[in-house]
Amino acid sequence: MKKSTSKAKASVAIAALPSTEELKNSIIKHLHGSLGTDVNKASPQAWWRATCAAVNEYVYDGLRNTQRTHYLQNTRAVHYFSLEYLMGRLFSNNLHNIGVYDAAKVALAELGLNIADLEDQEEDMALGNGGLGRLAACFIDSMATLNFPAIGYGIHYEHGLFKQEFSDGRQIERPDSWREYGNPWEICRPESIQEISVYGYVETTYDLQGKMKKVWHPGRIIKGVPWDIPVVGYQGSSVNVLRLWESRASDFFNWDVFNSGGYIDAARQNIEAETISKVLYPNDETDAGKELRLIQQYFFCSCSLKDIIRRYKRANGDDWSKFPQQVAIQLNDTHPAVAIPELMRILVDRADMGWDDAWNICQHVFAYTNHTLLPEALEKWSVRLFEKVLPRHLEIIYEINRRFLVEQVDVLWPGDNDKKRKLSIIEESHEPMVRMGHLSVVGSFRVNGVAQIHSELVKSDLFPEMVALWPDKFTNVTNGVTPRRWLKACNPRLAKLLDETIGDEWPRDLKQLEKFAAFADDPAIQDAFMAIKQQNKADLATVVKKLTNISIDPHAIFDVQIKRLHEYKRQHLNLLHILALYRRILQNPDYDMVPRVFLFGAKAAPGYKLAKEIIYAINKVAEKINNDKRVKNRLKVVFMPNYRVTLAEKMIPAADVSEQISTAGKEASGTGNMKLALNGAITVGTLDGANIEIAEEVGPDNISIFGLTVDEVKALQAKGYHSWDYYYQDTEIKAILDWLETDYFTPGKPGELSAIKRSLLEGGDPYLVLADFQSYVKAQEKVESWYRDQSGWAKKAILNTALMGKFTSDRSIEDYVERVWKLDACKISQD
Ligand code: GPV
Repeated sequence: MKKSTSKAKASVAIAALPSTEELKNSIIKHLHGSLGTDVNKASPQAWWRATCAAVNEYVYDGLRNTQRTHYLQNTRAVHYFSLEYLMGRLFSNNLHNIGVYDAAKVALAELGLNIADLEDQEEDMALGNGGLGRLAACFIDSMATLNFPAIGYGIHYEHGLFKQEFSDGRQIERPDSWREYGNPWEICRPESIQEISVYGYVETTYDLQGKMKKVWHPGRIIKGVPWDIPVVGYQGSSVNVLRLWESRASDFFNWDVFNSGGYIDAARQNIEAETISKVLYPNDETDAGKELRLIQQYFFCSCSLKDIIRRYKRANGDDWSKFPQQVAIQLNDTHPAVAIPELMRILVDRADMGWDDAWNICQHVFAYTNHTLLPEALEKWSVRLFEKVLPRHLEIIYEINRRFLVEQVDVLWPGDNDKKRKLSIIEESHEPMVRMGHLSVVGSFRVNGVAQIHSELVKSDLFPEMVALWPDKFTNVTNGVTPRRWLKACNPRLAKLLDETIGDEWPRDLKQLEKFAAFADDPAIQDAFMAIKQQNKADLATVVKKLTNISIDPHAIFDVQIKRLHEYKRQHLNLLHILALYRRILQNPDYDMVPRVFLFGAKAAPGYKLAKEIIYAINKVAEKINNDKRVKNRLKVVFMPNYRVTLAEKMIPAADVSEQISTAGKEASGTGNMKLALNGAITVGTLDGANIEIAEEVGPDNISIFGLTVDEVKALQAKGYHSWDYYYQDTEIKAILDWLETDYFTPGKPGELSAIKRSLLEGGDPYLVLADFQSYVKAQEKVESWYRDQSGWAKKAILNTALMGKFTSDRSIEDYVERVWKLDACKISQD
């Protein structure tokens, strides 16, 4: 590779950037040399691959420089442990971050190609369910951008999150085979394979001095093969890696089985081993409690810890004393909490360390992020299952728990058995369970929630006694999103306007957006901003037509709710409002409203019945409304199929209104709320999660807040909430719910949509949909009246973009560094 040109910046991992001409030559070189085809017959897929290969020359350069610098400086690093990474596509992201997107666009155009067509060749890398997985993806982008030594660890799922199709309005799941034909962004590293064990039994032995020693005789050995995905920081600052483990049968183990004549058995065990990394569990915020899931968790934690220890020993030898100085491990929710007993096992059983020293190390290495308070999401494993899969780890957890109860709990609350029962890592119920949240708090030096209110609720409602034991352990880090993907790359028109009005520093310093607020009243900027929104809406209308065959008018309000389907997120509240509008139109043919298009995007967990019924109901109501002449285009309803990162990138820049309508206290933070507001959508939202902080930033004139507060929700539930009262006392609610029971939306099949009504009435309406309904309707009316004044709306939209600087994931990462990781940034030097 050429030495840096005059354009190159010091302390940047990627030195020399190619000119358009060089890129063109490199693409053709790879078309010939890596793809074995030529310009006359290459498919779009081959062109895409050749371009990736050309770009990778620079990515790998940066990767080598980064890894060498980290090694030479023996830097402290953070290791982000997550079962999910919702990456989306990497092509435009990598090109933008390296800084060659425009050059590549020109190079490809000169070759007769449209860069957007090439982008469409890439499958989404959907190794996550929703917000938690996408947060991990934003965080690794920010860590690389800010030059922090960091590795993401996870699982190399063969199948990511299922693809969603609709069949007569019902969700169908199809397998996602994102890397069926290979993935140009990943590098296999067979030299770093790890082996891990599961099942078997524990033997108690004694050495010659009579010292007890536990020996785990595993039942199965499994190989972990690492695949590295380079993570390119903005402007090439650092190139970190995301290391994902793929499971394989251990050669060693199969050899034995093979020799003993069990050929078929060996093949079966092979398949079983490979099953571990086959598929991502599609449940979002529900604990499935399945054996394979526990094995997935342990598999990647054990591989990753061994990888970390190998690297540590290479630099520091066998002296463990510096381990906590060099290594921080962030647990993305409790999913990787089994890493705590695994590190204890490695230290005590393998490295012969005393318990206290080992525990001291653990407690200085792990930190835990809580992402939800929902009881159904708080992971518990049955002791029985744990013992079967990880017998030695269960013993270790018992010992962690015994010491915790004796040395901590009993000291603060002597003889208080209620406290012990409540705080024990083992829940003593009919079926005893291991509480992974408790284990995570006890084993970590820091615990954080993901938005201010959520972090307060973690302390007050989830772990109050833990706070009494360790007040300083608990902190907040409000979530953020990467402005590179969620503004610069997905909304190039707005990005350009920002560059021209406030300069181009905002992608790495989002607080710069505040300067844009000075233009909120400027008619020229208002016009430019609204024209961009209009173009983005027209683009989305084309996508909608293509995917659903529904025509929508770009001059209508685009009202967007995109997130997983969950009762607590209340897509059905949105639906009730749509039905209210429809009913008003039918009752008053001249009903005056600003035309509105309601756009949904959501996947439901395959086993979540009511969530699927809500999707079905929205689709059926949409069908009726969209084909009803009497509506005269005042209302359209669109459920976009297969919502994913790539669709989000098209919907977010085109949104006027952002629906953030969860029951107060249920949404830990939300991050879609940030992306939409950043792109100039006005939020209709409850005082929940990060909405509260968004409202603080943009001010009450630029957000439409409604509904019960957390305290009001608690008070109402304490005094007894009766959803039937709302049904009987509110004629609009009654009419709408009764309507859903008729066959109006499902001709000839009455009762097909009755699940929603049943859950809201007989089911007791656990998420207070009816209690918040009228307040929601008013918040929507307010938004509509705002929209009627286009200049006023432009001002609000501009101020939303301008005042979202706080919500960059760069700020979140800086907060983690300061409050949790205590890392130094590391400037990368070139060879
Ligand atoms: I736990 N979250 C998620 O997407 N999946 C999960 O399994 C769990 C939490 C989400 C929360 O629901 C969001 O409020 C939050 O913004 C996001 O995690 C990232 O913190």
